[in-house]
Amino acid sequence: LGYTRIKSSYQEVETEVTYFVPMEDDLEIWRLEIHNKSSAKMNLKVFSYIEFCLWQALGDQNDLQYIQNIAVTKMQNNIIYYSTFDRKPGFAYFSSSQNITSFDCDREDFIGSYRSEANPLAVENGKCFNSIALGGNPIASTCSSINLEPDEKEIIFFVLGVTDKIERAKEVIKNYHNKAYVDNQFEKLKQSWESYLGNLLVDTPSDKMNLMLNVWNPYQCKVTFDWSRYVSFYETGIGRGIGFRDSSQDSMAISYVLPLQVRQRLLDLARNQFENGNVYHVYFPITKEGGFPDYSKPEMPFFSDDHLWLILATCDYVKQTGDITILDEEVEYVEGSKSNLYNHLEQAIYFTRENLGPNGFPIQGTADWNDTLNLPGPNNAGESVWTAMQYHLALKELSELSDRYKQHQNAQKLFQLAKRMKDHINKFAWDGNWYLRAFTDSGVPVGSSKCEEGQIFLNSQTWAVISDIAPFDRAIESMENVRLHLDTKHGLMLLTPPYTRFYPELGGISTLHPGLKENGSIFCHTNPWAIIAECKLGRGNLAFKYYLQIAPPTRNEIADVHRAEPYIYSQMIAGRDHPKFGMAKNSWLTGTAAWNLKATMEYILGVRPTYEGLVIDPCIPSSWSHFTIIRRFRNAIYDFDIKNPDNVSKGVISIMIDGEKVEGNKIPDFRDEKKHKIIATMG
Ligand code: IFM
Repeated sequence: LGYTRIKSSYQEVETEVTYFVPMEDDLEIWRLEIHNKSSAKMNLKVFSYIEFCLWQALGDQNDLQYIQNIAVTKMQNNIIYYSTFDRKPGFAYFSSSQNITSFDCDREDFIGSYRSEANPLAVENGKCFNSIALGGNPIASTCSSINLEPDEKEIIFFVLGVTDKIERAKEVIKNYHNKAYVDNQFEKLKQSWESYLGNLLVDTPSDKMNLMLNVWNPYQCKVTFDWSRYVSFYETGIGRGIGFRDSSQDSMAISYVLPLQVRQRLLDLARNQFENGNVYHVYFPITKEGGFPDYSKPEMPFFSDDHLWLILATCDYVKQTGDITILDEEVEYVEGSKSNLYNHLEQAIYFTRENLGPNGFPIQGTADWNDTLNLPGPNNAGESVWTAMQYHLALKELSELSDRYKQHQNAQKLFQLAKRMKDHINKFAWDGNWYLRAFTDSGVPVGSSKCEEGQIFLNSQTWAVISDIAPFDRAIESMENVRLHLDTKHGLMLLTPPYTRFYPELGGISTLHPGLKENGSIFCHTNPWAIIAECKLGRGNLAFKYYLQIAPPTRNEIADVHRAEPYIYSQMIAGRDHPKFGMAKNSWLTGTAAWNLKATMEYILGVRPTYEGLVIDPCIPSSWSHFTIIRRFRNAIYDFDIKNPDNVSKGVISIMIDGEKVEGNKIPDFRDEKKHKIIATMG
């Protein structure tokens, strides 16, 4: 976790390179170990190679030639430095712990004419050309000679870093050329992951679930929280920074273990809110500046859902941590005035209330959770039924939080608004067998059995249950239709049938190939919503089936179909209507990670935080007879032993806490840094 190791073996030379970023410095270490496995002496040449980015990602794309005339890369005292001629942003540097016998700073010299990285001239030549780059394409390549006796090993450290001051680089490099220091940094990195993961330990009859919950799912949650949808293999870091809705959701999965980071993130997000309650869609982590994507509608620069996620994330944070003081924090609006976080949340409600459309549902703006459901039109009147469901949940959650924050009148008002919206949805968004998804600008329903395509959407069925809108019979009926129409062997599709032509009144969704992304793929982010909905309905076998379908260890069994890394979740898996049905795309940075952790921990295994403590309410496959969970909650450790002698899916009939029988299924908030034993029996 947190490092990459690549091993190879060639002509009796074994090499192993470990790459990692230490906790304390702005650099990446490459630890290269070379082993002479032969019975003869060896004289080897070791070449390194990196290509520097050109400091300005946008410049690279827009005006490459300019950057190629200001780049400066030179060797000074065994360190290669890269900066631009005006030296504005500081330096990148590269060093080797071996004596450097030759080097290159210019890509053209190192690689040579009519060649590529597959056959660089310098390597064939046996030495570099000692080129410097004044302009051009800056690289760092070092060449060193090493002599190895039979079975001898040599370790070389390479350091790639950034710094403001050359002197600082020299100090840092000295440390990282030292084996003991590097080993110690590596240990610290490993320990930090171990201590993060040590907050949760489960043992269930499913090895797949154990592997995911004990290691990979929380790991992906943290990586996703850190990077949001900023720079990655899939994103350039230019157009997307910290996504407002994305980070709000990512926060929900890690506040039990990293409350301070989540607290800060929520306040940073709130700083991106306007006085009228609307929010920027993204902000950039270095400058903290907010913005809207270039596809946002200039006449309506808002998304119908973004601001409401802040309410859901804050309520979740307070339940996880007990820290209601976050609501007192004074936070600036984009305009510069200040108000406490509680008022920010109220403003979020206000924004939706002020932006309801002709049918009484939230106006879509640019989009809702589904970035591609744009609903454009001359009236600016497309409406989202799904956002209405999210709004209902936000109202209910904020009402409960307001009571705890001693804002009882407000709590009542919000409760009434929620009730009104719930009735409204049930009256005007029920299609007969399931819930509608939206209304176009001219008021035509989207996600209706009467539609030519896109007849049923997953999200409006799952959220009707999640946000407690659907009465029981409708909940069962719509989720049964999900099973019937949207379930596949690779997971639940987002909608069916996908759009096979462009629909101007829908927008982006109908520009995607059928079966990909938001146009009917298995959009993994939304599958755990179905798990939560099924758990709320008590259908543990179905919930677990949905869990397993997209779980990485299941995908690992069909890795050649799945194609993406089979230990973390991907954003999507191609749907039934795509020829590559089952192929995953966009791994790592996806809300799938957070929601799967939540769905598994809080709904399948059923340990859910509330303002007062934990509740225990599992919804498991009926074949399970026993499982255990050890987890941190606020300042104590809770050690659960859950027995299921009658093989039910849901229902807790007795609980013992530290040897004493208690009524109901609530576990108090001990906050005493101690471990507490809870034995629960289902039946
Ligand atoms: O909800 C969005 C998310 O913000 C970014 N990725 C795609 C999702 C669905 O459109």
